[in-house]
Amino acid sequence: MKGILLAGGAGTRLHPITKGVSKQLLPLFDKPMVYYPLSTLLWTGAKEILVITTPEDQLSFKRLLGDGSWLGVKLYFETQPEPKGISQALLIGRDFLAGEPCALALGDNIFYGQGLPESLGRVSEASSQGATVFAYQVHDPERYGVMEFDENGNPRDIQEKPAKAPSTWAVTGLYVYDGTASERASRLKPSPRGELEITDLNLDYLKSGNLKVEKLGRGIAWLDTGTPTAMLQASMFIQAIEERQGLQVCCPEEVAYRLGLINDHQLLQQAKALGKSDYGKYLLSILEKN
Ligand code: TTP
Repeated sequence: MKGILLAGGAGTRLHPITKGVSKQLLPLFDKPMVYYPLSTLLWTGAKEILVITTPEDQLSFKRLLGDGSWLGVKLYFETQPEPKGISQALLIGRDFLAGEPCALALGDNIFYGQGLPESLGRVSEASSQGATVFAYQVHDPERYGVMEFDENGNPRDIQEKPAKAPSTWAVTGLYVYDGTASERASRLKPSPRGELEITDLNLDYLKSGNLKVEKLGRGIAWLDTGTPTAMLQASMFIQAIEERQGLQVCCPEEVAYRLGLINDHQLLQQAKALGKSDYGKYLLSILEKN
């Protein structure tokens, strides 16, 4: 399975911060925001990942992420000239995907918690048919695409930012699609706000009986980063966990190492290159503990 990391967008709710820099390059406590969804994609098993950014920010992302060899994966880059919707990622990535299944992760969505790697691994193994969305219980579902379930708990509808939510289950920014996603996305029409909506793509799968919903339990954190307050809260959450446990939240080098994508020597090189920071010292400590 391939991965797409969508990290464009205008970040208007973070203006003026994001007038000069992409939201996904901003720090969440001790690492750039994009490291978190990158870790998520590694857990899905994706070894080839397309990073989609605005044209202006592409160089910065390339400088930060390189060719992916530091994680034992291959990174590719494309641009989205304007934020014309999340489904557009499947069109921009059409040649890259070449009809293969993929996991699509939004660059500002942070997932963390017990059982998540297993859940992602399970879903990606079954990715050759249909789509899977990951739903999460929130107190303010009206801000999101919201799942509606029938009496048997099967998905019946997805409502985009409804005035009255049919459930408390919001659709999160991580999607797994079979090889038909680009073709389906090419048939979508822009919404009244001029975007190719990801909800419309998911509804297309739902209507053809091909949409699965993986409910993420309460032991998993799905963090929002769209506003200054949400970013600060996410940073404080990450800092609290990391300080308490002495373990990193979504450190892509660690994930790659534990998945066997990089070896001791490669991790050591990374640690040395980042030597002066606590982050670099943490990478070193992983090797020492083993
Ligand atoms: P949003 O939060 O919907 O948009 P945004 O990040 O531009 O922020 P704002 O609402 O403050 O203007 O986007 C969610 C994620 O998806 C984010 O990581 C950016 C990404 N995205 C794109 O890359 N391209 C798009 O066309 C859209 C709609 C989103």
